[in-house]
Formats: sequence, C-alpha cells, structure tokens
Amino acid sequence: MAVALSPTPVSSIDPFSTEFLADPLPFHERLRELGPVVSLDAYGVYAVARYAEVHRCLTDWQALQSGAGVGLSNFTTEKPWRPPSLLLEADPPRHDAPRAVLSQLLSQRRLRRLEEEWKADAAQLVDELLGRGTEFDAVTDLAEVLPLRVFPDAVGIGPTGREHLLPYGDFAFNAFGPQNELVTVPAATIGPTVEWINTQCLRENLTDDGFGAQIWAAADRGEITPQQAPLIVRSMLTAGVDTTVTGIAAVVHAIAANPDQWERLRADRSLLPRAFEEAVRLESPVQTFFRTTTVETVVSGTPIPPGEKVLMFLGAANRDPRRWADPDRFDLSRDPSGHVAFGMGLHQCVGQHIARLEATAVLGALLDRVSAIELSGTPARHLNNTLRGWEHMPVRVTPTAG
Ligand code: EJD
Repeated sequence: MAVALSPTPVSSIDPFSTEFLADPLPFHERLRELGPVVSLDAYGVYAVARYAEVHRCLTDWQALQSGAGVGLSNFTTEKPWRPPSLLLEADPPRHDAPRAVLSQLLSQRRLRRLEEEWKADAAQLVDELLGRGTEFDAVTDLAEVLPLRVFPDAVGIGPTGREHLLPYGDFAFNAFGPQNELVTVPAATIGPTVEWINTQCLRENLTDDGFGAQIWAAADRGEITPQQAPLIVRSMLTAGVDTTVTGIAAVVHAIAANPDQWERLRADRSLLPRAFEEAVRLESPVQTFFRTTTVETVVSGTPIPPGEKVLMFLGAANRDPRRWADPDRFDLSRDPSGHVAFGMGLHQCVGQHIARLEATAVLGALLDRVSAIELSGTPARHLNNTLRGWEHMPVRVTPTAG
C-alpha cells in the first residue's frame, strides 16, 4: 500500500541571521518541532535538526557527499574561495590517503609525547594569570592563549605572523555560510592573511620536528603526493585553532556557570574528560555543516532530490530531547558519548585528541590551582556563521589556599 507523504514543512528561519547566531536555541527547538526534515526558503536548502536525522546524514557519505563543499556554496556550480580541502571537502577515494596520514599523526598514541609538555604550559599560563590577580578574561587571557602557545609550535610554523591564525580560521568558518556581512566585510582585508597561511605550509618554512614536517615526510614515503602536502598542513592551520579556542571557552563557561558540577569535578578528577565531552555536547562549538545529495535520498520518509544542499544542525541534535534527558543541563552524571559535536562517521574530527588534550590541560591546571571559578560579568558572544564562541568571558577565581 502506498504511504501518503506529508509535504515537507517550509520555514523562513534564517540560520545565519544575527538574531539566530546570537541566540540559536529557541530557533533550534522550532526547527526540531517542525519535522524530521525542513525546507529553508531563505536559501533553498533542506535542513535536519533532530539527533536521529543529523546522525543519519552524517553517516551516509555515499548519498550525502562532502566533495561539493560542506558550506552553503555548491562547488559544482560556484568557485570556492580557496582550493578545496583534501579532507573536509573530499569524498572517498580521494579523501582517504590524506585522512590516513593525519589520523596516524594525530592518534592518541602519537600525542602522548605532547601531553606532559602541554600540561606544564597550561599550569604556567594559569600561574601567570593568578600572579596578576583573581579576575581575568577566560577568552582573551586563557582560551585564546593556550592553543596559540602550544599548537603552532607543534605544527612547526615560524614565530612571526601568528596573529593571522585566528582571523584566518574565523574567516574560513564564516565562509561556510552565506555571503552575509560576516563574510563580505573581512573579505576586503583577508588577502595577506591567506597569503601568510599558504606560505607557512611550504616545506622550507616548517621546522623539522613538527606535524608539518611529518606531513611532508609522508609525501616522501609516497603515502600522499608532494602537491597534497601543503594543503594538508593548511587543514591543520584552518581547523586547529579557532575550534580549540571555542572548545576551551565552552568548558570554562560550563564549569563557571555550574558551581555544583565544578564541586563534583573537584571531588572526582576522573570526571575531567567527561566534563569536556559534556561541555562540547552542550555548546557544540561547530554548530552546522552541509552535505550535498548525490542521488534522491529519503530521510525519515522525506525524499530529497539529488544535487540538494542539506544543512545539519549539530547543536540542535546535541540538545534534542528525543535523544537526551534534560538536554539543556550540564550534567557530569550523564554519558555524553554519541554527541555529534565532533561529527560522526568518515569525516569525524581527526584532531579531536588534540582538542581534548588542550582542554583537559587547561581544566586540570585550574583544578590544581583554584577552589572556585565564577562569572564576574556577562560574557559576550563572538558571532560566526559556523562557530558558536565567545568574544569575552569575565571570570573571578579563588586561588586554592596554600
Ligand atoms: C572543520 C568543522 C580543512 C578543514 C577541516 C576541517 C574543518 C575546517 C577546515 C573543523 C570543520 O581541511 O581546511 S570543525
């Protein structure tokens, strides 16, 4: 018997408007409630905001490709703002060799060497902050500082020009959205930043002991081509800075806003990794990504024609009450595994162990040195078409006695 298909709900919600980006949660709820698949008439795209459908779209790389771009722009009809990423904006089989190189390089086992060093760097940073007083900005004094102290050195880029890293990432993540003012305004001045990033990726500009040199060594071994190497270094510089800044800010915000959970963490430090996972579930630093259908694709009964962009709301999925009990609570008793803050499937974040290492180093340094952390003012959001982050987050800490 034929099943009558109800028409796909249409919404005029603009997920890249200032209103939406400043406070996405009420919009997420409306999108989830409209149906499993929604059509967004502002951009002529389909969208999924429930956990089950986001998970389904993330894990079906054959029907929902990345090679046409994972932003609003369709690379089959529009010229991308830079040569496409060999990882993010590629599908198997072309995706696989670059991915294999990075997943080996960034595996938990290979990162162990950095752990003690980064813990010491985080401890020193928090000591410096406490030496200046008991109030600081958890974004500009902490979340932005630790990644910039540890990550560029680990990649092996030169000491000058590093102020380009955050603006480059900010631009790249804005560029996944539409050509709104978050893109058109910085586009006028981003040229030298793009030039600097591309220059850092060349073999002669990388130290001989970092991730960058190891990517070039993989080219020497024939695992990737020498033409691919600089673009894979570029992936690390694009995806590795703003994301971890946002993730660190998310976990600091979560513990500062939930003193009862901070006390639990103080009583049981084994909860530290979970605190980070729960914070990224709750905050979803990377809010959205697109896929493009390769064939007619039925998602929970809704047929999506081939060649259509599908917007996946990771942040909405991570708070879907169909999947999570009391989803808006930062709760260290919950098992946050299965969250889609790092994506899911073939493209799931290859740098996630670096992110965890940085964030848990910061959190561990705070646990060792302060007995309390609280917001001392209203934090201010930093708007970006893809990232949900902060511009400022004033905090007050109580140094541990002794
Ligand atoms: C990304 C969501 C690249 C690249 C890879 C990944 C991201 C951005 C850029 C991180 C997407 O290969 O350039 S979180």
